[in-house]
Amino acid sequence: MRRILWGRDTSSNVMKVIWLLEELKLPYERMDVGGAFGKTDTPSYRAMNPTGLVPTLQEDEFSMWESNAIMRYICMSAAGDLPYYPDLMRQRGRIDQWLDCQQTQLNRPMGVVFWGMVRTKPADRDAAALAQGVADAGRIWGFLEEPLSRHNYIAGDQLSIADIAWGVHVHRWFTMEIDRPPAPQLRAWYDRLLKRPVYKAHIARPLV
Ligand SMILES: N[C@@H](CCC(=O)N[C@@H](CS)C(=O)NCC(=O)O)C(=O)O
Repeated sequence: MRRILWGRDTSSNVMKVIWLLEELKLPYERMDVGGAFGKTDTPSYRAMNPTGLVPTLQEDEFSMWESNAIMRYICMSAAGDLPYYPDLMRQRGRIDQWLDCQQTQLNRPMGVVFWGMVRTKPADRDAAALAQGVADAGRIWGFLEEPLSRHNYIAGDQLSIADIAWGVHVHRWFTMEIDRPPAPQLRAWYDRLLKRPVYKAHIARPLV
């Protein structure tokens, strides 16, 4: 089977899938599309992914999109009974809760802050929108203080795909020059992630 991950490696949502595939040591090829690479508006790409966004996962004639759904699919199809998405109802429920919270709550304010700080020239920044984004994101990062005070990773003592969905963003959060509210558990979790070779190599990179 030929597995292809479509998407530039500077995208947080593509990074999630790279991180998981690398942790699992699953073979894959990656094609640079999206952003400056373009090529996401071709009929063949849109046939795989009508949103025109990245990532898209392709396995022979099968393809799918939505980064968190892709991670669940990879775990269910290829990872076996591993801690990333264990076959236990309550554990899965907890992981899904954090996956959805990342998409529906964290993503928007982190997008505002990341685009404002990294992809916009200082002179063009909207200071009020940025300050609101930092405040909103800070409140949402705060949700993790309690679970991370009880275990090393978001949904338990082992890395799961919940950590991957949030972990691609935490490097950005701690790397940007912004006024973060104190979050000692979050910082300790980020430091823990930094010790993981896959995280260091693929996620904790200069922001672009
Ligand atoms: N909910 C989607 C969002 C995908 C998305 O917004 N991807 C961004 C990059 S992070 C994108 O495709 N931007 C346009 C581009 O790169 O051309 C997912 O999680 O996969």
